[in-house]
Amino acid sequence: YRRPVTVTVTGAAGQISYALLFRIASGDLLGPDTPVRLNLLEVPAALAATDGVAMELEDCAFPLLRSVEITDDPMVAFDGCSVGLLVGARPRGKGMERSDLLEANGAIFGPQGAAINTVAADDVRLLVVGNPANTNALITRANAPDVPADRFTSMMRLDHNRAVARLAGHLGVGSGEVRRMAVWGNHSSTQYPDLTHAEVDGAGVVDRLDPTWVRKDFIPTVAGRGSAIIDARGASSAASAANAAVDQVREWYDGTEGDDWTSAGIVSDGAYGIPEGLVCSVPVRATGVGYDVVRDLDVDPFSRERIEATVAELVAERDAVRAAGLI
Ligand code: NAX
Repeated sequence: YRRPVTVTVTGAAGQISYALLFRIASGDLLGPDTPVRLNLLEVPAALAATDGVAMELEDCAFPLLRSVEITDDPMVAFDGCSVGLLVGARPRGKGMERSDLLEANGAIFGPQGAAINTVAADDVRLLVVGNPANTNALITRANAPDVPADRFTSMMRLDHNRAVARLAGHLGVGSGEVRRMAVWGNHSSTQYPDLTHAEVDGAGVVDRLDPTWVRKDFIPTVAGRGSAIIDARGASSAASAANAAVDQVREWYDGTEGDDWTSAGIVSDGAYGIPEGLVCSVPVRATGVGYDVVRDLDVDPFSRERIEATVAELVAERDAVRAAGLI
């Protein structure tokens, strides 16, 4: 066995965590040789429910699970944290304005960022899942100035996986055969799932696809999948979101296979004209250490327009949290 790794999960009593924690403890996240210490952060009202989840974790007798700590204090939760999964967030309530939502989340991710800055491990890597995920990651980073920019990511892997599965289904191939999918921008309805570079069996597919299907079916279906799940299930995506978080962190550590790529929300370095510092999804290759942006892809005029629209939304969110003094 290697040394135990501390994994912090926020929103630990919520429905995504209910799917996620068991996969972390079983070794899916960090592999079969890495013992895990779980630090679970919740609000005071949900600590009892978190205890219940911890009881179930205990009852699995996972060989890799070394400890479970439950707290409502970010300074305790992030102490020694190497992997932080920031799942807990404030959902939009009835009659809540967008600015109220951003401010409520600023009150969550600001203090968490400050705690991460002070007590997290030097090798900390962070994945923000709680919505608005990209802007919550931006707030977290602004409050953790000593943590290098490449440690902050937002979850776009669920959107990426949805796009892969949708294309595979359409072409009648296995999901594992689809490569070079890209989802750009915000984890919202403006996201741009981009098929222009996608490959099956090493060959581009876009020329085989009906452009009307791409624009009127593929893109809106992928971008609207979250709402479709809510309509069908009466609750938002949980197991698939947990699975995507596992996929994204696992690939971050293991590196991307071959010359494939994936999608992740990362701190922009200005690539593709995306304003520096914005947390925005782009096609990336995980190197095992960090992410390399897949640079110099041809961006056709339709894609350019879609990318600009979703980036504009992220800029508006950034400007709103800046105006509120959250970053
Ligand atoms: P739940 O409402 O089931 O759970 C959220 C939990 O977070 C609650 O138990 C709540 O008490 C806790 N929480 C709130 N404030 C907290 C704080 N300050 N510290 C610690 N815990 C806190 O939501 P769930 O379905 O689990 O979804 C969690 C978040 O993921 C939501 O913001 C949701 O919108 C977002 N999602 C993001 C996705 C992505 O792809 N980036 C996809 C799935 C999901 O919609």
